[in-house]
Amino acid sequence: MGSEPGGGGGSGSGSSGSGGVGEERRAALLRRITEEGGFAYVSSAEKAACGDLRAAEAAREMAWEQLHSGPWHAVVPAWRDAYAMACLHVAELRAGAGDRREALRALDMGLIMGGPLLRGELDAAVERIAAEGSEKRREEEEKGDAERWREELAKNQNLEEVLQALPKKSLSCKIIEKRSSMSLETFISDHFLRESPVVISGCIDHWPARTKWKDIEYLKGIAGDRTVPVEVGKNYLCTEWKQELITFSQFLERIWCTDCPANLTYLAQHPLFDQIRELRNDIMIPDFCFAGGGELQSLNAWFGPLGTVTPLHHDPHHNLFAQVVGRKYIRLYPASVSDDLYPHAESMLHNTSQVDLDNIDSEEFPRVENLDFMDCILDEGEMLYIPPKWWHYVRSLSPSFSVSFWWSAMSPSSSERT
Ligand SMILES: O=C(O)CCC(=O)C(=O)O
Repeated sequence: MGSEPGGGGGSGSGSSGSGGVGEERRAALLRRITEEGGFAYVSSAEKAACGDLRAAEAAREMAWEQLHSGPWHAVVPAWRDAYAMACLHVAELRAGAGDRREALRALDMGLIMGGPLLRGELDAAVERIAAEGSEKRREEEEKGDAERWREELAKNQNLEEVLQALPKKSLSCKIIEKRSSMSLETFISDHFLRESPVVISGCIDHWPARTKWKDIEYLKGIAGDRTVPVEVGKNYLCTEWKQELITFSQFLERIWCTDCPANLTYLAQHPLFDQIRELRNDIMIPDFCFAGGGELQSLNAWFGPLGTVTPLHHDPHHNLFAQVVGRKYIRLYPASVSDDLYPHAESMLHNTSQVDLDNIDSEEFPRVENLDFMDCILDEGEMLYIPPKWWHYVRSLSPSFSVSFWWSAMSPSSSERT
């Protein structure tokens, strides 16, 4: 995925000027967009600030076009901020007209696709507008959903059946060591410094997420109307794979309606906790992530149905992967065998193997089959430490919600998956 939309911490807290946007930053941004030749945008944004919804939408459309005018990394950063500003205007005006859902959608689009300049204003507007509707939402909640969701989570406990979908030789080589409630010192000496994977249990039992994220009414109540990016398809290497923006409620519906791999909908590698603060409050950063005195790079959500597959790839960071709901099969290969895993040649996929572990073509990739690997079934409540550059393949064995904590012991570098 590279340095694509989403994420991005942000500056700025919401001193509100017209349309809810801090006056000074707004003026500076408009000057910058004028320098970029965006005269029509500036004129529409000024009208939007005076309450003109059509102008706000036109400005948003113009900024959107700029975001799609070439590769993402080549987009002028001011246009990302301009997009966020137009989203704020649209949201304020929509909310004023009583259209809370559209307002939240506009704000989420600003958070996902927009730049960091107005992040504070976007967050403040989400908080305000979401709170206005939460009472109403509670009344609307359908009673049957909670029961259905609990059944869905319980349904896939038939491990025997689920294990048949694992790649050949799974669980027959070296099982990753499991340890309970390890001290930070032991983690550093035995695993971090040796770059040796380990499963740690008993460290996230106190997280509110362990119970709250099994309650669909809770999830819908705090995030149902929020827009999130999802991946649809078997996995990100397949040609029919695509990305969509849908509401969190629609996503939850799809978790139990997905019956064929082509429709698998996966909320994958998304910085959901920067976007939805209530969910961030349900988890805690494990102390292990401060090993090496480094910096936390990103927290990502991986939420999806049974059967999601993340193909074999590696990332540049230390990764503590917390399995909050459900379970996953994870296979690891050390960085030292990279050449034998046939990485893709093109730069976008350089960290992904050409080998499909679910269906290995041994004529094309003869060196893979005899390689040693480590694997495990990561159960609910466990965390797996994946050292930097270690190759990993991940398959969900039930509906599953995991959180990855990426940190680097050295200077920050860009996050990447594909
Ligand atoms: O859970 C998954 O599907 C993949 C997780 C992963 O690749 C990561 O945390 O780096």
